[in-house]
Amino acid sequence: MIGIVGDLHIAPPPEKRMDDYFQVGLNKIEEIAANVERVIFLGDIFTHPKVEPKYVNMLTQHLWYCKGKYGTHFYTIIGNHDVAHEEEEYLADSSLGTLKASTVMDIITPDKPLIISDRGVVYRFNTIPVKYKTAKEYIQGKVYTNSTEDGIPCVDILLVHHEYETGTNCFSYNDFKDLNCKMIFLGHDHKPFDEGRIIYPEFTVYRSGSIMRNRADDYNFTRTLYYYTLDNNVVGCKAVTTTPFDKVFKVEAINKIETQEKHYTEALEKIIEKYENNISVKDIFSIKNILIELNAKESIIDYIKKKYENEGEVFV
Ligand SMILES: [Mn+2]
Repeated sequence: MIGIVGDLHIAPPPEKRMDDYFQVGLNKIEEIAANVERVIFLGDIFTHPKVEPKYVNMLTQHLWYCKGKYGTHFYTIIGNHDVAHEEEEYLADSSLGTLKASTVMDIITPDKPLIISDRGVVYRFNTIPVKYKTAKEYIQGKVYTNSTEDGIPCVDILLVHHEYETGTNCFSYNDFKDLNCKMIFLGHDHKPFDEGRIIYPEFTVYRSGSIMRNRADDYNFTRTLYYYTLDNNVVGCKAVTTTPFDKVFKVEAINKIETQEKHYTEALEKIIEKYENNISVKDIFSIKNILIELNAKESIIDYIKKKYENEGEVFV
């Protein structure tokens, strides 16, 4: 069985966490390693291209320990946080490069897909460049053959560390529909898809979200963290031990979110009130237009958009 795991984000403990964030990461790795033969991470193993050596060393030792105890093999694609300037060429000069040099983890790159056989099924795990523009060009006109260079039938799977259908640099249905690749696993966005997947006739995209909670965002309040399992060509998911949100995040972090929400909602109400008398009827109903006109930061527009969508309302 193969485990496919969202962003790990090894880093010094985030300020908002009150538990041992790093140790939680190690525990999750062991929990997964004990359950599958191969673990494939979806990038962002580290939060920075260069994290403190002690974390890199401890992670490396822990992976060796798991490999020795359970026989697990570890792989990852490269995430935007793993390398400087989002460029693969800086891998050798990064913490992930150090991990790779230890040989405990293999790196899947666009020109070096991972071909493995598991329970009689041959899989080829492909990826695309980290930088969005390069990745976009790379994928144009690409068609996977579902056959190795030696002519052995295989299942082509695409591992992508990018946004999907949201944000400015995002991939969308049209980018993937002609790839001839039925399974696409996404890292990067820490918020999982509802139901964990979006099913299209041509392919299914999977996003489990990060395997760690390094931010006190609202979607982290109640979610169960999980990873995908791939067994005999069937995708399943498996939860990992998750401590309740209020036991890992400081009260200030939780309060801060509530304060922020209140602040934004109040501000939004004021904006709408102010603009109701000044702009055309059509524009009154475009919250986004109002925010753009007020030069609202993209992060605020995103925040309000998410808030609307979370409440099942349409944001236009
Ligand atoms: Mn990322």
